[in-house]
Amino acid sequence: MKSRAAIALEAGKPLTLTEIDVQDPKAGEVLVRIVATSVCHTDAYTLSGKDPEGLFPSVLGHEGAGIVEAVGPGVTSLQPGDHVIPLYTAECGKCKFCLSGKTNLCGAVRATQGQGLMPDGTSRFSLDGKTLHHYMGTSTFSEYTVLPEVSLAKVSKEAPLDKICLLGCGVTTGIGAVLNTAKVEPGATVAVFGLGAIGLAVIQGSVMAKAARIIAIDVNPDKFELARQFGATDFVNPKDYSDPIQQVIVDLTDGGVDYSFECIGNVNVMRSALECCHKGWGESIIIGVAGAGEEIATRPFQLVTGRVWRGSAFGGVKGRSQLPGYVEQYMNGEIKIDEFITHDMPFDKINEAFDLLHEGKSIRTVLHF
Ligand code: NAD
Ligand code: AHE
Ligand code: ZN
Repeated sequence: MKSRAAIALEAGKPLTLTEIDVQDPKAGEVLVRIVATSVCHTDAYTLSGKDPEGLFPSVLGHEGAGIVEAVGPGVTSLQPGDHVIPLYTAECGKCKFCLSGKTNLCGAVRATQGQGLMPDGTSRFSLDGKTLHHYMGTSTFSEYTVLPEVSLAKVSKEAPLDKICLLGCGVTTGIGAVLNTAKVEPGATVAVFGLGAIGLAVIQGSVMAKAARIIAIDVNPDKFELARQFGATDFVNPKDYSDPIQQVIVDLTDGGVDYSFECIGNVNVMRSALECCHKGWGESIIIGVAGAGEEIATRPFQLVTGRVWRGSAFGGVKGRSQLPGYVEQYMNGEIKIDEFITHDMPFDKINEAFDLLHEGKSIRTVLHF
């Protein structure tokens, strides 16, 4: 079938809007009509050429929501008409990872996903007879996309798809990093580096966890007002200080924070985020994604003296079993999503959505097919 799509033809260039060919779903696969998708910084990161797994030409996009159009042979858990959120972190429920009880990472389709292919090692996308790669197992920048059954969470049909698409990445990642990865406890002091959708969702999660103090840090002061509305209590622009930012935070907090979250993808800030943690117990969670070849560094003494470095992917959330609950929480008014959406546009304005993100003018732009 034909599908409207935005193609990443080469690194560093705007996406090309075109009509691509999408093949029928094969065994264990599902054809989904994406109703709405947003742009996460990770899409921009991959398009920039910094992602070691980035492939071109490809169909990017991983924060979307849609409706099942057709299912391939052997698919039992989904049927046409079901509302779904694509998952870049699959949940097969059977692999070593899923059975470990220790992680939300799943081994079922991750290897081929990283190669931009479906689990059988082939692509369902082409343009003028030339193969296009899939991306993160989701490729939500095509109106019709094909995913493995294990990469789809079935959600309530009552929920607006143009809002809950943000649960496909940003909102879930930030809240989950607080509740599942850090397990922030009531009364804790939290520092949040980077106030895009991920950082704001970390603030939201910290409020849910009843943190006493939430320090919001960004080099763009325009981000502070929304952070305040989400529940941050302190606001710090590193540009206002000559001291290293970790020293500023340590001085503000009588020795450091209980938890910090890096929501930028900057390895120097990752170091600051670790080093602003309190001696003996402070934990720093890396959420931001760094470019190929970049590495983190600190004095081992920082860890010897009790600080902990962790990472979090999709907030530690198991998509098929837990994302429907996040949708219910949104419907019950327990999770904010609408407040992240600064812009709504038709899908063909997708390159404007990337520009707004790069310029620091948007949190999330929702694109409607
Ligand atoms: P974003 O661009 O909307 O937000 C980043 C924020 O960081 C901006 O407000 C920017 O002003 C601020 N910033 C930049 N440099 C800074 C500095 N030196 N000090 C302080 N603030 C600084 O991005 P986003 O969509 O919120 O994504 C944030 C990061 O999280 C990206 O690296 C993205 O790839 C990553 N991410 C990871 C996961 C995961 O599962 N681990 C999921 C989603 C996104
Ligand atoms: N491909 C990159 C890493 C990218 C990365 O870390 N992705 C995050 C999700 S970002 C969503 O916006 C993630 O969940 N990673 C775990 C996984 O299995 O991909 C690289 O460095 O190769
Ligand atoms: Zn994302």
